[in-house]
Amino acid sequence: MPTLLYSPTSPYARKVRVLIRECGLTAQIGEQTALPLDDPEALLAANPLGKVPALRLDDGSVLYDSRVICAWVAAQSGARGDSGDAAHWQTQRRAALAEGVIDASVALVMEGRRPSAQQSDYWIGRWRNAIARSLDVLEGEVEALDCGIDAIASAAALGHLDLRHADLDWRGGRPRLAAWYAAFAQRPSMLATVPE
Ligand SMILES: N[C@@H](CCC(=O)N[C@@H](CS)C(=O)NCC(=O)O)C(=O)O
Repeated sequence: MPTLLYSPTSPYARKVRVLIRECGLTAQIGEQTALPLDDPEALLAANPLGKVPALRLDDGSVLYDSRVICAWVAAQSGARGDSGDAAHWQTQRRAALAEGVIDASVALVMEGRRPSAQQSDYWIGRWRNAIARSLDVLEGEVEALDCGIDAIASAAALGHLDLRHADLDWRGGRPRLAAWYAAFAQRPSMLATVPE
């Protein structure tokens, strides 16, 4: 069976794991823990970038990164990839925005692990500002978030902010996004993938 290599705290992997559950494909896709910073052999063999998530397919081939794996999962569930209408492209754009929040949130974590003298206030400021501006946009578009890839990526991003950056108080001034996330976080797919 296809097997997803993932780490429990990776928001990229969580996006894929939530989608698998929303598509009802848990019985068809296995999951195997791989902590990327330990450089496990199975992960390096699957993904030369050494990153999770990576998906091993039955024929021995591998898919990465999370966007490609999400597209593959959606295809397995029979979802059409590209409907071509304006709403489709806005969904893709919102998904990219949420993914950018994930990128900045993960970058902040990695920067915080460097010796403090080597940390860059400039980059920390840029990433924090990018997160704040992007969440403001999501606050304004929250009515468009349903259960598509934009919603799943947004939820993975907000979950990661809660896990790693409680100090950012992302809910402050964003009551609609906070209410949306509170409801979305109760979905079984989210509850089953809470970072350990
Ligand atoms: N663009 C990739 C990013 C994946 C990524 O950066 N994953 C992190 C975990 S949150 C990782 O494996 N980092 C290990 C490393 O950068 O060496 C995706 O969407 O899958």
